[in-house]
Amino acid sequence: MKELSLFLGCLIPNRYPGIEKATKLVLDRLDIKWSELKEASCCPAPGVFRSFDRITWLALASRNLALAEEKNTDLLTICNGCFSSLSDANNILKSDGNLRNEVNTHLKKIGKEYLGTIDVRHIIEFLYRDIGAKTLGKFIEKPLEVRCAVHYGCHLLKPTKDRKLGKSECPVFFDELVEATGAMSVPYEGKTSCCGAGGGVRSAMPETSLKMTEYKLERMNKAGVDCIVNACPFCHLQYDAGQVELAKTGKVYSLPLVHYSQLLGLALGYTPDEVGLHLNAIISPEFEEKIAQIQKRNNSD
Ligand code: 9S8
Ligand code: 9S8
Ligand code: COM
Repeated sequence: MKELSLFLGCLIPNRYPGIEKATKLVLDRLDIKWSELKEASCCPAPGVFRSFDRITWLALASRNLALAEEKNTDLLTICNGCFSSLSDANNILKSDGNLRNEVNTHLKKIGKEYLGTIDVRHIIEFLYRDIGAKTLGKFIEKPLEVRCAVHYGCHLLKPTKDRKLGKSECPVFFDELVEATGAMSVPYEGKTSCCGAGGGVRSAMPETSLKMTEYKLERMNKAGVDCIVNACPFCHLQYDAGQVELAKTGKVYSLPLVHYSQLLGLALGYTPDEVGLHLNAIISPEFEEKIAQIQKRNNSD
């Protein structure tokens, strides 16, 4: 296995830097070798660029891929959108010589070349495949014992033929990683449906987008969960900001958003502030109190 370059994307450094910090803390604790990917740009966002102009999408993605190739590292993404864009671009460019030549004519102008020598990973599939839920469980000092609504997000599951992580309509890999932390993944209706953000829907059709979010929140809430666990900062943003928007219309939910890196960080003993939960719009004192109690109890065991 190659070393990993961490690809942050746009949303995490700009909106939820706690996810970046939590990811770095857990990678270090798990003894996974990683380094920063300097000079990276937007992946670019699949729902926007890929939908409008294929060559622009591939050229921008191939520049990011070339940066990782220069370091001879695989790329580790912590966002479903970044994973979808970079991994799909990488697969297409590896297998299509004509497209490879075409993007390389663009890259040549900035002294770069795409070779097709590295792989793109998503932190969930990386932990699941290369570490394994069982091994991960051995690192857990503080079993979390909280009830989670796991939100996979569309791009982690689809297209099924490329993701190959089990059944896309009834997946279990993410739930297994969540349960490895000692938390419970609670079943709820509509689990694999979209959060409402992706594919430009959040920007272009805010009302439709919020309706989709409400559909999910209602069902998660009904299942009696303490928090929403995700693997994508865009889903994270959509549920977090979506709850603020819904509250203005009198529909109040209080479900804190927890990226898997943050959940793992909590299970490894970092405090909610250390993993950046205080940077969410939705803060749940009950949830934080629950975590504090669990961590205190585990410390005195
Ligand atoms: S980069 Fe620019 S907008 Fe975003 S976060 Fe994830 S998808 Fe890639
Ligand atoms: S779900 Fe549907 S398109 Fe997506 S991955 Fe993240 S944002 Fe939420
Ligand atoms: C969703 C990314 S994570 S995009 O909106 O589809 O580009």
